[in-house]
Amino acid sequence: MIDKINELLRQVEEFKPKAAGELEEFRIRILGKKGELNALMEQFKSVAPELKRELGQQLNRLKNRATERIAALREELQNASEEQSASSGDLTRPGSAEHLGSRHPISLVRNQIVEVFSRLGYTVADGPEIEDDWHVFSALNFPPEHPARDMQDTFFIEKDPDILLRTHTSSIQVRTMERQRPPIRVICPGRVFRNEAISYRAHCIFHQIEGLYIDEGVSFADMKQSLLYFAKEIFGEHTAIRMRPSYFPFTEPSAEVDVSCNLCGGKGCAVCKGTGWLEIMGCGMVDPNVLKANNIDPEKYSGFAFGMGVERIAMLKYGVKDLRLYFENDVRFLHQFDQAL
Ligand code: 2NM
Repeated sequence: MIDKINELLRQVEEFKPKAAGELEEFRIRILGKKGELNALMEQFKSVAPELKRELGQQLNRLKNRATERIAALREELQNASEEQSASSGDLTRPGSAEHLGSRHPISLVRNQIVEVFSRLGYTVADGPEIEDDWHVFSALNFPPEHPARDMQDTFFIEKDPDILLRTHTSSIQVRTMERQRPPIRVICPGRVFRNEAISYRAHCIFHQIEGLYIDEGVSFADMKQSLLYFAKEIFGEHTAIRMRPSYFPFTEPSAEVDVSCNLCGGKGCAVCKGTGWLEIMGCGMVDPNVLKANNIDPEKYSGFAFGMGVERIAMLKYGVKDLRLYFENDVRFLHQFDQAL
């Protein structure tokens, strides 16, 4: 009998179940009603009295050890199965969506503006950011002493006065006039560079969109109607525009274009500084000197041109108060445009 007890003790110590079912079978075989332990208890009744003390202790030891070990093995198996389901996951659970990012507000507004003018028959033109004096200034009727040519305003490369970063996208339009005869109808979006102190309303890099339309008989009235259509498309159909006389080297006459303030409906508020109007762009009839410089006959052709800052339009459209936000790319700012067009 002592041999049987020792054999069962050994089995208890060495038992390594792979699954809970196997452990339960083992428990029933050892500790169950008709199990090994109870069979030994039955035998114990007829054991000689002088052996009872020793055998009783051994039987108790087997019972305690088997109970302890089975409980420990059960916990081990449970922990392992939890770990496994955590690593492989619940394969029937619905997936979580990846965040895909969103368009930058400057891209959103640029695309919108381009789309409006493409409906009027304009095509998009592109050009280099590093330019020469001719395409940025001379072909655009800037006199040699014009302040825009100053180091204070323009970034020159390697101190060479002929290689510079474009200060406006009109240089793209000069390149268009070089390779294309009228009718010309182009829209030129791009980055421009000006040597300015950075503040909430100015940056040394910003985005411009300029347009140019040249054909026979193009008039100031055509320009007004095109820009009114543009303003209504961008700021809403109740938008009105007004034009104020202005000056640019490349246009004559020139004007600043205001739109009616869509926040106060023209009554006057903090955004429009009580005037009811917001300045959105400059425009004008292309100066005959510009047409001549680009080998276009001003007797036969006329045209209009306009230019606007994309940051400014986006500020007015979305109520952005500080232009620097466009360049910091803080996701808390960018995520606000997830749903915008
Ligand atoms: C502006 C305002 C007025 C302009 C002129 C030309 C070109 F090439 F025809 F001479 N391009 N863009 C223009 C005219 C730009 O921006 C405020």
